[in-house]
Amino acid sequence: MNLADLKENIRCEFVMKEKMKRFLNNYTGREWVEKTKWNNDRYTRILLDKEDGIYELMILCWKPDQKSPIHDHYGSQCIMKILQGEVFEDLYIKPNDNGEQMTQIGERKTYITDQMIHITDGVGVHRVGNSSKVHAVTLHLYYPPIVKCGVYDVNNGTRTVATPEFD
Ligand code: 2CO
Ligand code: FE2
Repeated sequence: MNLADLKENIRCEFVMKEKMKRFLNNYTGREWVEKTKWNNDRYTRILLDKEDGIYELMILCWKPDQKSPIHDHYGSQCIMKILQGEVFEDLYIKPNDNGEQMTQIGERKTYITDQMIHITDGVGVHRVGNSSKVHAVTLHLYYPPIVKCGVYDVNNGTRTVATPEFD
């Protein structure tokens, strides 16, 4: 890849990210209310739209105290918008097989309705969850689709590959 290619790739990536963030930000519809599903044991994932190899759009439904494991996005970019409630994000440095306890980046961040998060594996690996007393719903755009993800053990950084499922 030469410098022109590099510049083009970088430009594309940023333009794309800003555009996608704007699209999600502009979405004020309430169609998702009819699509929510709740499970007492874990958060649910409901597919809204997808184009194989290109993107996936989904909502995630989090009952109080439900949270994801610490995970990466297997190279996929994620833009997430809070549709209802409040969620937290703990961000960690991606471990490098040294068997040490994982290191958190900064403090826990909390996001309320209409706020957005953009995350890539370059930023770090994360855990998202509902730390509030109300049901939370989040809208996620992954590009390309998140067909697999690495799940991490906080104590030693061990990574296992999982396949996220839809409800
Ligand atoms: N990535 C998790 C999932 O797809 C949700 S955390 O936000 O990226 O289930
Ligand atoms: Fe995630």
